[in-house]
Amino acid sequence: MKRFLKISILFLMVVTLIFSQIGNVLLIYDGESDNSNLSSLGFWVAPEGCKAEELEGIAYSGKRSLKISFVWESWWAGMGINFAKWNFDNKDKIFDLSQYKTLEFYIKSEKTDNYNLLITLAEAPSEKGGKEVYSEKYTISGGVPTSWTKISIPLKSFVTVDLKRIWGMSIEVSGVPSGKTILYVDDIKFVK
Ligand SMILES: [Ca+2]
Repeated sequence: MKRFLKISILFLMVVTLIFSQIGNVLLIYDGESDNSNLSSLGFWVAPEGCKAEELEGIAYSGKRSLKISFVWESWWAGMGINFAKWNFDNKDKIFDLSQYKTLEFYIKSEKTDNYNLLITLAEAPSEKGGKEVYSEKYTISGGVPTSWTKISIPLKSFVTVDLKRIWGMSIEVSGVPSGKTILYVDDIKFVK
């Protein structure tokens, strides 16, 4: 009986732990379901010639990841996603992140290079038709490794935006005048 009790308590602890982990994660993208693939999001990519697509066969989780092809000739290329597809009325997708601690995702590149990776968050406009506000850029220098690498950014790094009204983010490259790179991104999430 004692043993049964011990096993039951252990089981309950594991279940509690699993559920508390789920509650602590806000999944944005993993490429694996209708709610978390690229078509569930709005996205942009620039300058012309750059491309973002969902790719099967290379993935950190599951089968798919986001493939971003950057080509740039004037110091910059970027790709951004919008959780609400820029629909101001889609309030469920304008997130209050004030209780979250980090932005996390996995990234790898096809070849090593020496550009800077810049990450920003986008705050929804204060009124319909208004302008969205981008945070200051969080810089990761030295390029991106060719194996899956976890990026974890404290949300308090993103000043100048209201963390209670975030509806997008961007990944940009800069720091070198021109370049060409392919990045794979998977498992974008906010974690408490
Ligand atoms: Ca995936």
